[in-house]
Amino acid sequence: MATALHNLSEYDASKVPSAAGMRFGIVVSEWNHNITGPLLEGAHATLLKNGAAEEDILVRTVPGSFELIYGAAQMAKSCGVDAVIAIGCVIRGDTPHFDYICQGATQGLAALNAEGDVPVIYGLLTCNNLQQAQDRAGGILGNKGDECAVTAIKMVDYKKKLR
Ligand code: DLZ
Repeated sequence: MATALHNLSEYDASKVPSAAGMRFGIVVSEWNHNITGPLLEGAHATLLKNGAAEEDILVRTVPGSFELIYGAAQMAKSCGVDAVIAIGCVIRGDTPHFDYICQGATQGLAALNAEGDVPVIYGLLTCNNLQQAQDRAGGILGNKGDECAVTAIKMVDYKKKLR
C-alpha cells in the first residue's frame, strides 16, 4: 500500500538483480489510459534501467482490467517471457461494478500465480477516485509501474535460484 511513508518508485537498488537476459511481458488495460499509460512508462523505464534489453520487453494492450487475466495468461503461455506485469486501473463509480471488476481481476491474476509457471505481477490500481490514481501513477506517491518492474525482476531471479 502506498502511504506518505512509502513511495512506490523508491527501492534499494543494491537488492535488485540485473535484468539482463530476462524477458518480460507487459499487458496493459486501455480503460483509464491516462493512468495506465504512465504506469506502463514507469514499468518499461525501470526494466531498462535495471538492465533489461528493449527487445526483451513485449507490450500488449487489452480493453479493460477484467481482460488482464486472459491477456496475462496467454502471454505467459505463448510468448516465452520470464514474467508478466499486468497493468490496469479501476476507479470506483456509482454502481457495484467496481467491486466485481476488482475482485474478478485480482482473483484471476492470483490464480495465474498459483497455477502457472510464470510469475504475474499485480499492477492493478483500485482507487476510490481519480486523484488517488494520479498520486500512484507518477504523482506524489510515486509510480506503481516502477514497483511492478522491480517486483518482476526479483521474481524472475527468485525462480532462477530455485533451480
Ligand atoms: C466496464 C468497466 C468499468 C465501469 N470501469 C472500468 C475501470 O474503471 N477500469 C477498467 O480497467 N475497466 C473498467 N471497465 C471495463 C471492464 O474491465 C471490462 O473491460 C468490461 O467489463 C468487459 O469485460
